[in-house]
Amino acid sequence: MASSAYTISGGGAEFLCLTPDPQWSHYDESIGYTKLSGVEYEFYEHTADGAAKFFGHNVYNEDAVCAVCHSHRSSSLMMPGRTDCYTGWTKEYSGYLVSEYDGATHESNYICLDGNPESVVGGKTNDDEGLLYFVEASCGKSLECPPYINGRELTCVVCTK
Ligand SMILES: [Ca+2]
Ligand SMILES: [Ca+2]
Ligand SMILES: [Ca+2]
Repeated sequence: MASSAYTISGGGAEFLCLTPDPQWSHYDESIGYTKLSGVEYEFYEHTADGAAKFFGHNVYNEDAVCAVCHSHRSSSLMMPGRTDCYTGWTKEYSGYLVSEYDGATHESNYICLDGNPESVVGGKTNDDEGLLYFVEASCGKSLECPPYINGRELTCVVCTK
């Protein structure tokens, strides 16, 4: 998985799922600005156990991987706040809603991280480029609570139909 580093104020905002087999057209390695970096599971508020209570194993600083999946069902929907799909939909996977660090200098999209995430082998070093953090409910103002509960990490599910 790749994105712009959290310290970058511009560039792209989305997390990208890169191919392992890049092909090139014209290139110039000596000049250029907009940098694409790797992404790691940060969840810094849970460094004591690397968010193991959420994922079953310590993911702190592990480099994130991703997959692009094909379904013969024509609609695909990522639902924040659910672990199961509504009737008539097929569950592809579920986990936690994550995004870039909210103190980062650029925005990111929200993505649904599988509840049992895999990592790049050998990626445990602390790189701090693209970072993944839980997204949690913020009650007291415009978010409706209940049903949402302040400080609770949001789940997500990907459903197809
Ligand atoms: Ca890393
Ligand atoms: Ca890190
Ligand atoms: Ca929380």
